[in-house]
Amino acid sequence: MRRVSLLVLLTLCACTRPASDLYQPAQADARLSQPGPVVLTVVNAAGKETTFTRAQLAGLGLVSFSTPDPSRKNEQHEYTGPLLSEVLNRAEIDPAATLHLVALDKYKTDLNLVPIRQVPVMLALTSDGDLLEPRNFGPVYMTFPYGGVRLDPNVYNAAWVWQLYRIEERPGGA
Ligand SMILES: Nc1nc2c(c(=O)[nH]1)N[C@H]1C(S)=C(S)[C@@H](COP(=O)(O)O)O[C@H]1N2
Ligand SMILES: [Mo]
Repeated sequence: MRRVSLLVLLTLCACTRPASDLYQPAQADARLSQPGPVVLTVVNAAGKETTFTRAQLAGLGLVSFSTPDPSRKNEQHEYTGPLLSEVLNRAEIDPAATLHLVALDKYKTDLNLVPIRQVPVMLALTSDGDLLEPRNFGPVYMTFPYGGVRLDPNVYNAAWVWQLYRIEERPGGA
């Protein structure tokens, strides 16, 4: 009986979030709990806007991974932040959407999530323990676990968007 309930529990846990050895859960960080301005606005296909302060992003649950970073000469860096999937879930966006990403420096790019549905993309808030600010890729930096999954750099390097401040769901997955 005990063994059966353990099995059920394990199965339930596995279903709520895709099991992954590509990231680790991270400790709460006092610097990320401070009140502050909105750093990210997310708009779903219905036009509904959801805004996030750093603390609200951190409150979605922090994870960490270490990865070579194509925007930083492929050097290895450790990033911590919420999973993109958690942000999209909170903003009522289809996990298989195409996202339009907009950065503070006016850089824009589109990202189709269909081929990378299983990839734990992170919206990093810290790097190697340092809070990200606009001068060092922040406050929000979209990062991919290049250390653990093979992703075509010709497609995905462009989606390592630093100074990310707006995500729009493209209607109809277009
Ligand atoms: N905010 C912002 N993020 C950005 C870019 C940019 O210009 N601004 N360039 C993108 C592109 S096209 C690539 S290939 C990678 C790496 O850019 P880099 O080669 O200029 O370092 O970062 C991406 N993220
Ligand atoms: Mo690029």
